[in-house]
Amino acid sequence: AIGSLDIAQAPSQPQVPWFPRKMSDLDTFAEKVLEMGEELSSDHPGANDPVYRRRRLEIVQMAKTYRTGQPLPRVEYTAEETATWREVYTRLHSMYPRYACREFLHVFPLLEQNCGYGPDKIPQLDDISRFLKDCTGFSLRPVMGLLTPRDFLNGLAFRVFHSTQYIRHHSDPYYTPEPDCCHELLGHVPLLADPHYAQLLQEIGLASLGASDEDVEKLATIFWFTAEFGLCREGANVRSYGAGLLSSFGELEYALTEAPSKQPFDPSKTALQKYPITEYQPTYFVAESFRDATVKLREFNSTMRRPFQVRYDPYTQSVEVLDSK
Ligand code: HBI
Ligand code: FE
Repeated sequence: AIGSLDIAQAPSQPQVPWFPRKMSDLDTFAEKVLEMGEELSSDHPGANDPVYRRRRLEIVQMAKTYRTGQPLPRVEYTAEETATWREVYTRLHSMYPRYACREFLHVFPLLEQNCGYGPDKIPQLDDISRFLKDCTGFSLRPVMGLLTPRDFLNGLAFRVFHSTQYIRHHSDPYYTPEPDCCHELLGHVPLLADPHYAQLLQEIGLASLGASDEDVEKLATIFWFTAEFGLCREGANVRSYGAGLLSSFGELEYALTEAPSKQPFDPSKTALQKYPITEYQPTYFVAESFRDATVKLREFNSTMRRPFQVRYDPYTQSVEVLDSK
């Protein structure tokens, strides 16, 4: 089979962790979720709701069996799920003009026109993925739940964004302990259509391929303070571009107040910053632009020790490994 034709040489260092070389290698992550795959932890708002749990199982089962190249599963969402979406969507949508960055505000109407974004229905991953492919080559891939930071970041090297497809429990529309479709579709998706943002995420991803555990942790921290909780400068103002902010009305407002500390985005410092995961962030990092952040990330990446370089070949959707250094 063509899949076994592995032209690039394996890195000679035996201690380099395995990494995906072609997009279909991401199929090996499908069943490796850290948590929330098929079970819910006892403090999850839906843990004691058997109807919710059965529904979750149905949706994650499709993610579990999904393989590269197949059409993305379409979910027929229930009235209850759609009502949860409407509540989240309406509240956040009204805040975006004041808090979201320019690129986000530029893309959002295009998602309304092309992908069925709106309060009345939950958009389908398949429609979004087609749109993103057209804009930046990013595609979505359904996932059961949290992947390891390494696997999640490795996907970005291929411009693949792993996205959950289920929605939070209806008892608390403004709270979720884990990523759900509100977080993915409102927080992450819009900027995946922006070329400079797409480049930034892919370069984080490429740096993670075969990286040491220590370097993966640094890159995951950089991801946290950019893609999840990033702020950016716009003239005299600061706006949000992080998905964790753009999908949380409380923190979206809080982040731009005087309360938290704001530091310039500097990968060598940002990579070492400790952060809480269940509270509002005490510190945010402000990027000058996605392009500037990418240039700084590149400089930082060149200081990481990795006995080879990688290059993404979009024609074959695979990673070339270049022996060097
Ligand atoms: N897995 N499915 C999924 N979605 C994420 O947003 C995600 C993840 N695993 C790890 C992760 N995010 C972050 O903690 C970063 O470490 C990459
Ligand atoms: Fe996220």
